[in-house]
Amino acid sequence: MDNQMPKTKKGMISRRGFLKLSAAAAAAAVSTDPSRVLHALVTADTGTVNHQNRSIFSACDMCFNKCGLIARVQDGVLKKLDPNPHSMKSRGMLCARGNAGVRQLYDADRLKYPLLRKGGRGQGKWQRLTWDQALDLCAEQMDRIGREYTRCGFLFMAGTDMQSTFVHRLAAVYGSYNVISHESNCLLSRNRAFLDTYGVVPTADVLNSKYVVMPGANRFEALVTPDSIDLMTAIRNDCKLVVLDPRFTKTAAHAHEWYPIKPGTDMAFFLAVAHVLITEDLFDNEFVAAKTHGIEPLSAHVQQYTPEWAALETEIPARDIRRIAREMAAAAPRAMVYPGRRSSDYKDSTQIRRSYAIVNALLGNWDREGGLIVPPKIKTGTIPFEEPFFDDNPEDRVDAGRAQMMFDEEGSFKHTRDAVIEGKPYPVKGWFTYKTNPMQTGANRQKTMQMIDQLDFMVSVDITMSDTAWMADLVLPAPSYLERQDPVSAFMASSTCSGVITRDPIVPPMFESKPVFWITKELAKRLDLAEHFNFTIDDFRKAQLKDLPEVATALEKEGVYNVVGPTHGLHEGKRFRTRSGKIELFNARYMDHGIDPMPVYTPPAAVPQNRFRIVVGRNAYITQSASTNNSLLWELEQENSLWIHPDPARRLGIRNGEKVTVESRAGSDVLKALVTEKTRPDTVYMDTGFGAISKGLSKIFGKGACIAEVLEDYADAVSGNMAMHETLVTVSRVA
Ligand SMILES: Nc1nc2c(c(=O)[nH]1)N[C@H]1C(S)=C(S)[C@@H](COP(=O)(O)OP(=O)(O)OC[C@H]3O[C@@H](n4cnc5c(=O)[nH]c(N)nc54)[C@H](O)[C@@H]3O)O[C@H]1N2
Ligand SMILES: Nc1nc2c(c(=O)[nH]1)N[C@H]1C(S)=C(S)[C@@H](COP(=O)(O)OP(=O)(O)OC[C@H]3O[C@@H](n4cnc5c(=O)[nH]c(N)nc54)[C@H](O)[C@@H]3O)O[C@H]1N2
Ligand code: SF4
Ligand SMILES: [Mo]
Repeated sequence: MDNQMPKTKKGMISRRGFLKLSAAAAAAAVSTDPSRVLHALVTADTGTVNHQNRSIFSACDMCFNKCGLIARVQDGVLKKLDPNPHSMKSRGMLCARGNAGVRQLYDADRLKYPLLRKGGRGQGKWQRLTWDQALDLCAEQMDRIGREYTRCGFLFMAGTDMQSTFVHRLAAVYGSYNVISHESNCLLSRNRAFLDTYGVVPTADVLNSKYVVMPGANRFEALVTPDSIDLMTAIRNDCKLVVLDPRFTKTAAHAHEWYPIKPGTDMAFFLAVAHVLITEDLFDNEFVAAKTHGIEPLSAHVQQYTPEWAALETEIPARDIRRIAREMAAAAPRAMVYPGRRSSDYKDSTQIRRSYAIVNALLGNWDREGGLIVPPKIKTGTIPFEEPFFDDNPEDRVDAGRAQMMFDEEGSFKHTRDAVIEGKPYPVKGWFTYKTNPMQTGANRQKTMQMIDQLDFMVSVDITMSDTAWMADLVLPAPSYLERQDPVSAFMASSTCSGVITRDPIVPPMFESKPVFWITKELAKRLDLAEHFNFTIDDFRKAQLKDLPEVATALEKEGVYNVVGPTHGLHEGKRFRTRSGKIELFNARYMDHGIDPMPVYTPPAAVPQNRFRIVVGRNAYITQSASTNNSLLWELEQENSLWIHPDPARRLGIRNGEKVTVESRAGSDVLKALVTEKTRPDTVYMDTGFGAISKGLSKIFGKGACIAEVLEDYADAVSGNMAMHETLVTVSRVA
């Protein structure tokens, strides 16, 4: 596309040139080259003649990373999003999804006004309401459910967002402690494991590492800034990357070594690594003696886990396991097992991640360059509020006791859903969802529908008619991240780039959309709780930055505040926030809860011939369920396919591109087969975010398959995190 750009003498594009360019973009949109399309549509430099141009700092929200951006606005219209070079976290990057944010804003499928369901659920009959009608109705239902059942009979669920805090505030002052988020479908078991080993969840100093073993993470497609960028830099600086993944991902493609590990056996690999480090005395003796608790029981425990034994479990040769352990020890402390992010995979995910945490401890990489670090995070202020007490409320959350050590403030989507369906220990009859789409991201879609069937009232706040909104009684339109003012958000990232970022409107809210802050405030008014929302977002931000004037200045000048300074050696001599005050190789608290104090390996269920384990993952241009209907990104993938290895495909008579049925005990769906050696013969895979049931998603309605329909719902025993890789499926040709 670049060489076709019509340019004036000064290198600027003329107005006529821009018109031509738009035509080129339109032409490219119907061409078959997807990268050409993305390129053409997002690089319109329209010159300066007679236009009102403005550049505004903001933070991308196409995924949770909050990459710094600069929005280019012309005559009140957003033309282009550019990376903000000041953001150390995103290191001058805006990915394909970030660029496509323009289309999030100007999408024909945007929700435009409040809608009330008419007719049966999922029939798609809606009546337009005014905001007053919608808010009155919602408040009435909240009030009624609170009185007829209890305050805890109303469930609140908010996804990743800088305004989710207001949904939590509403839940708290309304009096419900049934609050959940996407996190129990994402990373709680990883957090549990690292918290219970180190007393804190660290981040990884990938940039300065010399040896990274990356199990079950896909940093070059599942983008996490700055790690994705830093990993590339580290490789250029001679860092060795070893990837364990049943699929040949883009990360595997850039690795020095890739092992298509048998799914569900990572713990065997790391227990064997621990075995080698201990029996060959390669671990950091001084560090382990000074800072860890339980090396003796651990030494005895890992005796049984030899590389030869692990080879049979993992299908990775024993000599490679032994060599990798020795190489890691030689590179330590600049060597790590990457802690990873999404850990919603197995029933023993906390223990699997504990095995990663323990190997890191043996390498002595804690608080050291190229190891696991905890950089300082800025503490922002808030506007405090008092939680009222309701004496008729139940004792506990509705999902309490269903996992061994659930995070009280997070709970578990899976267990909450079960509890609502069972009506036990008490009825939950209302549901408020904000910016989250469990119909696509909660394994076992049929069960989510059963849960919704139990409800008297469900309200969904979204920017489009997501599958979840499609099931609701009341749908409320929200402005996208490019139209709203948000509080500030402090983040912790690795490699000297913790920081603070915020968001101001790039353009005014489209249609009748209203931010969830305003919605919660209006509901609070109607519920006699106005005193808890007696402020504006501006006031809230001021309170957040009250003691941080330098942050306020940086946000104004550069759109981001970076914490620059050392990131390691910061915790020397400090007590770990664990029971023993040390890093817990052996966790005595677990014993009190009936949990193995050290990870004990149990093999995953065997996969019979002609059945497959189905696994979840990502590619670089899809964000879970939230971007597949974006017209620009949709050009890159219009429906998903089932990855299946050529051997079983041959056996089952399935040819590339043919339609297949994927079936589990949870459900079945139909999609095209992609016959590829990029997955193991016993493992199948599909992208998330297709097979939509909502007719409001015009591009992906009925296109491809919905993986949540097929995934059975299991949970990690310790944390209650959803376990999405336990499902076995059959695959057959559609006749
Ligand atoms: N482009 C893009 N980037 C994203 C996101 C997105 O949706 N799109 N989402 C963001 C979010 S919320 C998160 S949590 C992170 C997720 O980031 P990651 O956790 O790195 O990403 P996943 O793709 O979920 O990675 C899981 C990988 O594990 C592999 N796998 C499956 N089973 C096993 C197993 O038993 N053992 C091993 N070793 N590997 C296994 C899968 O094939 C997959 O490639 O990505 C973030 N970044
Ligand atoms: N099948 C499957 N399930 C998964 C995963 C997977 O990869 N596959 N990944 C897991 C992980 S790691 C995570 S983090 C969770 C994420 O799960 P979810 O929290 O469900 O996240 P998304 O799928 O991104 O859905 C976000 C929703 O917010 C809406 N939205 C986007 N922007 C805005 C906005 O500005 N305002 C409002 N009000 N709404 C907005 C979108 O339209 C969409 O409906 O899913 C987990 N579950
Ligand atoms: S990684 Fe991409 S989508 Fe996510 S915040 Fe950054 S630019 Fe946006
Ligand atoms: Mo996630």
